[in-house]
Amino acid sequence: MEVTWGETRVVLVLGDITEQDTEAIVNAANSSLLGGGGVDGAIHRAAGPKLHEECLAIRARQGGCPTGEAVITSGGNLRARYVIHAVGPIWHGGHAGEADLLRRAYTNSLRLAKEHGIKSIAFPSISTGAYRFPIAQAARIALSAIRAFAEANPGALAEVRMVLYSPADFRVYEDALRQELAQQAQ
Ligand code: AR6
Repeated sequence: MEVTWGETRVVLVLGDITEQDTEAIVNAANSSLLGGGGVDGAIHRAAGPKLHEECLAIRARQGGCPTGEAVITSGGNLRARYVIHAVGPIWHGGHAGEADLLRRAYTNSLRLAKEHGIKSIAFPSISTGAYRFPIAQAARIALSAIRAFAEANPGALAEVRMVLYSPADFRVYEDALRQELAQQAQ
């Protein structure tokens, strides 16, 4: 399923983010930038030790990455040239600013991509695994953040890909995309 917002093609795919051929892929990292499980573990394994070394250098410079922010490294052995490490919020029930922090994680990743002249980027579903953010709400936030950025920054990104790891997650994002399109039509 795909749509075009501004000049950006937004595509939903079922797959593994480590295999994407976009210029950048986004990692659902944590503030320590030291790696972890889930998509973070998979990206570090596929990228090799260079990624960890670059993350350590960023830690030495700025002491990690606050929730809602993002940092950039090379892609190591990945097909992607860059990895953007974004830190989504841990779900605490929805009254701790989680929605705003998740939106900022997407928007700051897109901003960093634009600053580096990156034309194509792939996101995983940030915060909806170990961090337990309810996926239907997370999908709406992800897509509306991408839409807002694409419409406000025409010519920045040619493609934004959302890479969903299970058919169930893919269907949730399809529903969210339909809802976003219905809202757009109003
Ligand atoms: N490709 C695409 N999506 C994936 C992949 C993959 N290879 N592997 C998992 N997912 P999570 P979070 C999906 O837990 O909730 C880590 O330990 C997964 O099915 O990776 O943001 C970090 O170090 C889920 O839908 O990230 C942090 O400590 C989505 O990726 C913490 O987990 C996100 O799940 C971050 O938690």
